[in-house]
Amino acid sequence: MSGPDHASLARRAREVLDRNRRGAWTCPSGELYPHLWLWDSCFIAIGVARYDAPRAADELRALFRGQWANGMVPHMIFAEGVHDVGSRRLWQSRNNPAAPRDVETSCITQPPLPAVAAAHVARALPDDERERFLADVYPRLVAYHRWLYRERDLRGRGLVTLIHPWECGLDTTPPWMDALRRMPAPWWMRLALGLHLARVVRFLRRDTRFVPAAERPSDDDGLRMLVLARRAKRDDFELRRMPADRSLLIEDLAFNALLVVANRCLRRIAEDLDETIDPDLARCFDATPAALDELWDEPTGQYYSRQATTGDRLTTSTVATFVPLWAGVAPSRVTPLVALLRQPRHYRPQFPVPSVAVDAPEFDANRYWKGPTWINMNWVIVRGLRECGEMAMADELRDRTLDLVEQTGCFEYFSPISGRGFGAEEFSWTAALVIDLLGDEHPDDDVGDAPRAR
Ligand code: 9WN
Repeated sequence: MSGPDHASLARRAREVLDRNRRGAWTCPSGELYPHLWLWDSCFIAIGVARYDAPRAADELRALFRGQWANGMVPHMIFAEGVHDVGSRRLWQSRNNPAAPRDVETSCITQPPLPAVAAAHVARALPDDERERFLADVYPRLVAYHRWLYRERDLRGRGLVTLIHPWECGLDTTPPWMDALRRMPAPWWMRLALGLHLARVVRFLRRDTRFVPAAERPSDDDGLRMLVLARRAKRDDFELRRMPADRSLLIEDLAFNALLVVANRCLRRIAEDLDETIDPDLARCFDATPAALDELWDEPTGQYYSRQATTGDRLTTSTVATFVPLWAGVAPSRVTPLVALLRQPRHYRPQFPVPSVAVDAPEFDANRYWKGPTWINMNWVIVRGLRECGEMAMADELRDRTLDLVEQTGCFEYFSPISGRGFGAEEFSWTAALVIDLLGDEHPDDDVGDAPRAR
């Protein structure tokens, strides 16, 4: 429940964002994640917009420094002067002529939230600055959405294909890791896994220097993800060049549901600027909601990601199943999802919402995306519940989320069973989204991420 205590929560959250500030932008966590990450910066901008809109606008401008000439917005921009050779060597973005010259970036993307964040920031800016900000970011947003459809929806189906689990944001989520495990591995990797040598990877990892290995991706998953990225590099990370048998190509549920919301925001921004989205891109936007519905599985009453090449659904239930609520889906989809969110043995343990249902065999309360509660997912679900008219449930989840962070701190993720915090202790998106949830007392505020007429 929001009360006087929450004033101190807001103060602590701002302090976290100040400590993680690196000039124009904010890193997810000073020790663990010292660079800029795409969807982190979007969540950060959304929270910061609540109290310092110009800083939030700068956060998004800083994100666009990394945009490639082909429109791609990379999932990471490396901070200058931070020693992280392993990660930089993996990407070597400057070898690609489309990559920017003045910053080093990764070569893949992350959930497409920039238009959503831009809408939140625009709402908070004074009139004259709003127009300048939107005019600045609009062409960049259009270029990004164009890239998503041109380069990642090769068959024009309306769904974007991801080429690496790091792109989905829920990196080690069971459906992706299961599919990765089923991929044929090179002989040396089979040997390394068989002899349990994957542990060697730990020497190259930054995270396990700061956080116990039991709370992080396993060494085996870590090695597989690294090998997959190196394979994609051989094809310059270009989907159209990637052979189906050596690649992991997935029409990711959460990513595509967020794309529906982002397209909606971009349309609204265009309207505000008196711009027109060109008909080809507008057709792509129109195709995505119907294509998203193809990810619905009637027998289980849930949504799932699917393999882009075979069309097979990846039927392990995860928190991603709730993201389409925000995209705006039919009541026949809403009812079973809302019921699932209410069941203690599935998605409503003591500290909801777990990233994997608590009764699933894959559930691990403390390990990264295999079970813990993440504040960004709760924030998305709160918006989704509002979108489909479940106001009381939205408010309840909002209050429980605030109480969890109030009691435990701005951790990266939390045990849904004990409420214990894990990962980075001062995690920026937790802080930022708590601030946004605290300010969210007027849920009808028209940010543009909900459809205008229902
Ligand atoms: C790899 C920064 C990022 C988040 C992701 C989260 C984690 C990186 C990692 O941290 O991913 O991109 O090192 O594991 O899974 O969602 O953006 O906070």
